[in-house]
Amino acid sequence: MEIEATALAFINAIKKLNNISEIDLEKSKFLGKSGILTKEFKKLSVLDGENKISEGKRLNAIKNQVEDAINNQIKIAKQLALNKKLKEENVDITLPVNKEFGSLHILSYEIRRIKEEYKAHGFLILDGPEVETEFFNFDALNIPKYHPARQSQDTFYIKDFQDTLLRTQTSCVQIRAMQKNALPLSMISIGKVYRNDQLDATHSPMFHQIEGLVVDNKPINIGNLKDALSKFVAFVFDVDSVSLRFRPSFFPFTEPSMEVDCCYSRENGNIKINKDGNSWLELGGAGMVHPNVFKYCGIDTEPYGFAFGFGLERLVMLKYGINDIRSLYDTDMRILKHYSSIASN
Ligand code: FA5
Repeated sequence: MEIEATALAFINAIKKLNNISEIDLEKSKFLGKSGILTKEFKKLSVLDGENKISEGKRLNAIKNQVEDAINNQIKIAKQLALNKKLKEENVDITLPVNKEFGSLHILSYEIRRIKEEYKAHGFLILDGPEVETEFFNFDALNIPKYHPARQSQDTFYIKDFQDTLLRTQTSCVQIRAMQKNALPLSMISIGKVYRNDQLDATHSPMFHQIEGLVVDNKPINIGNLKDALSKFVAFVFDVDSVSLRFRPSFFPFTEPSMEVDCCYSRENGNIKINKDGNSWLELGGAGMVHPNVFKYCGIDTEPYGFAFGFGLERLVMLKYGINDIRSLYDTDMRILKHYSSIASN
């Protein structure tokens, strides 16, 4: 009868434990490989006949009692742990609500504003992949194999993937657009581009470009392009008109090509769009689509077209009087709130 008394003492001890790992430890002492009851079961091997059967029944009855007590205590311990957790994590629903809502970042705000406006004017709003192939980023844009822009000091190539890179310009979306869509075609594409540029007040290794493309079988000339650019910049700056300077330039995918600067002035240290200002900031490039680009896109129906590509950050900096491009990517809530409140007014 000794084992019954030990089992009873064990059950009473278990009932005092409220911690599952402590219960498990005690359980192993009684029912484990070298536990008290397991040793008793081992003794059965030396018994025979009726003795073995009756002793076996007695030990199994004790085992069932002990197991029931353990399982019951585990249930109690689990419930106690849950109650404790609920009490500790209790949420006071009578506390006042945090009424601070987020707002759009000014870059996102301006991207949406431009897309909505140009969509309303019948432009296709297109996206392209940020991980591009050399074909779309360079070859189809008539950029020769030896061009310096292809060097890794300017372009981030994807390691172990031949001919694959982070696009350096949104002009690759022009190619995708012309390959897919019939003429006439007007499109806008806005997205991130990447260049191996040193971060400073006006340069970032990741920035956004806005690409515009208009292609038709009817004649389009450089006057149309200059008009479209003036309207575009005035719309972005939300002013009636702007003073732009068109500087002859070179892009392999446009001929003739130009760079577009906007006139501004500095007031109290801040830049401000001003038709009569005395400084110029480069916003982007533009030109008439090069015939080779049409060929790469399989367009052979006497097409005419113009394209432009502007840096979104430069436009936004000029519009909001921001002197340093880095403040657009900072997580300083005071700056972010300040500019987003200007944008939403
Ligand atoms: C281009 O990227 C041409 N794809 C633009 C173009 C499109 C020309 C269609 C003709 C026809 P560019 O390298 O100059 O051009 O860059 C365009 C603009 O992006 C710059 O004028 C500038 O506003 C902006 N930009 C360039 N590099 C950076 C940079 N590191 N950080 C921020 N903005 C930049």
